[in-house]
Amino acid sequence: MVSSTAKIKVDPRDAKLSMAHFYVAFTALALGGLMGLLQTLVRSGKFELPLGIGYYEILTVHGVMMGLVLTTFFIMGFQYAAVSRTAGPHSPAARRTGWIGFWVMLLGTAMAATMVLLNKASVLYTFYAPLQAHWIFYLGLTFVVVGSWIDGAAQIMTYAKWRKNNPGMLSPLLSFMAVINTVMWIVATLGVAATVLFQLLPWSLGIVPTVDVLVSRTLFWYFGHPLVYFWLLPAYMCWYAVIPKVIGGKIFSDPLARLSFLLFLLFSIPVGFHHQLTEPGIDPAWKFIQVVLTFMVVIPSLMTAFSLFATFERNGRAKGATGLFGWFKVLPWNDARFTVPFIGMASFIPAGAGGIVNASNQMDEVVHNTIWVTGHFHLTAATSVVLTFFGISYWLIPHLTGRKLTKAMNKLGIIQAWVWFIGMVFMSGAMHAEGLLGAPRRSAFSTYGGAKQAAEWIPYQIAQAVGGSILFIGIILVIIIFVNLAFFAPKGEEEFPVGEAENAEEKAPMVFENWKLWLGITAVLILFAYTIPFIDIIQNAPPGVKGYKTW
Ligand code: HAS
Ligand code: CU
Repeated sequence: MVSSTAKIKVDPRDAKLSMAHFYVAFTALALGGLMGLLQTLVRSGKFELPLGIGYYEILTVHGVMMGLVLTTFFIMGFQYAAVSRTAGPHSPAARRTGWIGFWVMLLGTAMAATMVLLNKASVLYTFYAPLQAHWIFYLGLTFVVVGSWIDGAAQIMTYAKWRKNNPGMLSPLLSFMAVINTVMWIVATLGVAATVLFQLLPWSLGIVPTVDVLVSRTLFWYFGHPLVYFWLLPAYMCWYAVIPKVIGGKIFSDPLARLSFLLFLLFSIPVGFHHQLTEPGIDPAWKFIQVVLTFMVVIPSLMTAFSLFATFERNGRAKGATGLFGWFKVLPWNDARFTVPFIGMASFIPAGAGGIVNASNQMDEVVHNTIWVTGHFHLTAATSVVLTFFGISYWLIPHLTGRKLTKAMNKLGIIQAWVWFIGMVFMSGAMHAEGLLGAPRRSAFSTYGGAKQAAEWIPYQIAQAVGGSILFIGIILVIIIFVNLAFFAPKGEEEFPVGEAENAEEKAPMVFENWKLWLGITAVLILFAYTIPFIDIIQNAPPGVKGYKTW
């Protein structure tokens, strides 16, 4: 029985640690959101930052807060709760491990954030060399990564304990998924840890004079692509395992869900070159191979889309819906726990299509380094993923704090999601269109000396500022809901919904939990995709580069 040991409530001691994560995550959201608003205003050309604050400084705050702090803290808090809910409460040792991880991450975040706010690290969230930040920024990032390993270890410990107590049984679906994501994260962060520890830290401390830019970017993207799936998989956990329960249906297929997560473990990592397609110094044959692997990692997303449609349709049929789209009408549109993530899901169709454009070498030549890419990740990460995180919060936070999502807050949640969606249609839509006209990303407002082409971009930048302002209203609304659910909502019980599979007797094979096998294949794929090009990059390295502070 997959769900026989499923616990109905998250243990209150575990709830405390999850909530600690969420306080940090939503603080990052508020701060990052304000910076986002300011950026779109600056880029509209109608607004200048006061007090000599630099555009690249706020851009770095925005990217680091949203892309690194909000995501990592939210995900670790959610997964920690999901494991507690489905594999049983964490042991005192696991809980202690989780707290240590949390504090180490928070310390690192404070170090990095301080340096960014002091304008000593305006290097954007990708911290590309040869832009050189203060060494405390890099050390802070190291703590965040190491802290996340410790934090993730808590989930793995509880999962391992469950397996030991239930020999020969498949682990609960949500715990399995959480552990896949954590394991993928640990393998992926080895790359960023390597560049930070062996290249960027010694270089920023002045121990070595120069840095090998291509090596550091390659190690970054070895991490950077799985990073985006680290954000996506918790959303998929909600779509696969939570949404079916919320709509009163069943999970279409438990083995399919597990298989798609395993495919993400295998194919998320050996694909970093699709961020480096225009980078000289990498053999095109290896870029081609990694693009092929990128198309492999699209498959589990297509499986997910198939499985979601199947869940919706079979749920509709069971409720008497007829016709091709009858299922659509019987969905619980008045329930924020469904509607908010659903808007995220629907957005993922164009968002994913844009990703496939990016991954196609010839088309990437058109969009690379343009603001199209910024539009792409505001649709994937900042719409599909983040709306799903909001949707999760609307039941998880009251579940953890022993409160209720009131009718009013439920309604506000749905309004919030529509506000967000409309803001994003303006902002991300305008970014996609402007990118096709060649407008660069990562750049402040400029008329480029009155160039005709740059004049074409300005209307789109105004549309982005309109979208950014609407999104900022969305940020205010979600913070209101968060504060309400954490501190003020009436006491009560909110369910942590976990779906059951339609054919519960149809079990995934036990080989799905053979970690030696899956980690082995993951390692082989990584070694295949990276060994030869990496040796080539090192052997034929151009001279190292000194550090630049361009801000
Ligand atoms: Fe991406 C750049 C390729 C997905 C995030 N991406 C980025 C960057 C970020 C990012 C942050 O190949 C910029 C990094 C930087 O700063 O430079 N991306 C892809 C591909 C996918 C993809 C092939 N990206 C994501 C996700 C992200 C994310 C997910 C965050 C969460 N991306 C790229 C490439 C670049 C890139 C290149 C580099 C570009 C450059 O030139 O620099 C795929 O994984 C997408 C697959 C998705 C699908 C969609 C499946 C749909 C589903 C929804 C079903 C809906 C239902 C609802 C059932 C195939 C599952 C029904 C609703 C109704 C209304 C009917
Ligand atoms: Cu990628």
